[in-house]
Amino acid sequence: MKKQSDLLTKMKTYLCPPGNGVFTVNTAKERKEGLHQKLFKTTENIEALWMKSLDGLATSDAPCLLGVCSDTGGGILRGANWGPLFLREQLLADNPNLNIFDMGDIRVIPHLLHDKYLNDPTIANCRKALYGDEKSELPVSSLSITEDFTKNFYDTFPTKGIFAIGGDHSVSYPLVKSYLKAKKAQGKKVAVVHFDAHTDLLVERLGIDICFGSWATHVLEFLDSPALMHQIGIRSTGKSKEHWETTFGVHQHWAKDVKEKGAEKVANEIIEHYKKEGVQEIYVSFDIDAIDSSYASATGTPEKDGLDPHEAMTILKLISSNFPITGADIVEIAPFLATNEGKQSEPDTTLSVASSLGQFLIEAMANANRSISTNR
Ligand SMILES: [Mn+2]
Repeated sequence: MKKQSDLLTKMKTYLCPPGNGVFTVNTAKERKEGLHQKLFKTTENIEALWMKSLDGLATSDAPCLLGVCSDTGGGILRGANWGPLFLREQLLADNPNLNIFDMGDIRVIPHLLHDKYLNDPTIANCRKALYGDEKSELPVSSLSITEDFTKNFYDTFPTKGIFAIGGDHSVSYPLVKSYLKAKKAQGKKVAVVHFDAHTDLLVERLGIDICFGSWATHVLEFLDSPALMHQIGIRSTGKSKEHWETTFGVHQHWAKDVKEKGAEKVANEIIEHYKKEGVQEIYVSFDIDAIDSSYASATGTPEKDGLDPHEAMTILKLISSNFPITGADIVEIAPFLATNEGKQSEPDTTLSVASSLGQFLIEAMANANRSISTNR
């Protein structure tokens, strides 16, 4: 019980109401109010209603939603900080009875990425801004807060799952790291399925080791073996598949492989490998740019010749019918960046694709939770 009340205190300190993670006074006010109306049936006293709602966490058996409105780790076109607000709205519009426990959004200082890049006076100043106390010991950057929060979350509720919405892809660094460490502590063998147009396997980018192009490299050390990461949808890289597979030990299924072999065959190769390895649970990290830019252009680096939504869905369905999906994120949805090909229908198309993927993952996580609880 002590653990639970400590976590609750941390949640009230680190998080804010759903949709409020981008710090603004007037921007998107109507959109935020629309979301709050859907979630709380009112637009008044949201802070208090949200805090009260957190008391239900322990008894809820739904997957837990976390928004990480950070795009500081991006580097081409930003705007994924709005993903959590817009995708939540779309998810609830498409499915008003969505089976989710919404924990809220990480409180984000938009100029900060990770505390290790900051000096002491800046950290003290930001502690004062976030926590009203410059002598506080708490982290201040989006990725550092997310890591500490998710670590505490899994320590307290080892069998609960987090469905996170980014944010640029750097947010998957703390999310996946905490998940892998928690599962290792539980003696569970787990794997990561990573959908993306890019490999995200840089060691660093312009001297920064944790960013949208390098997060995957730095979670590999927390897997039993780097071979347990399968990357799907790759097509925008200057190097060959062999280069990435031999340098890092991961497995890749490029978008052209999916077109040539078919989504079912690719999924079955992954499933066969994971069964041979004795994998018990799966984390899915989904960069929306894995999907072809004709369906998903509201993102920082839209890429053509990508996966059709039904190909991604086929792969996810086959994987989830063989393994429980116990953690997931969808990242890089940048609703204000509907620039590609001047499409009139954007960002609605991107959001609608992301919403079907999100609904599927949430449902898969809820099913996984039920099957794991009954097998215990
Ligand atoms: Mn990515």
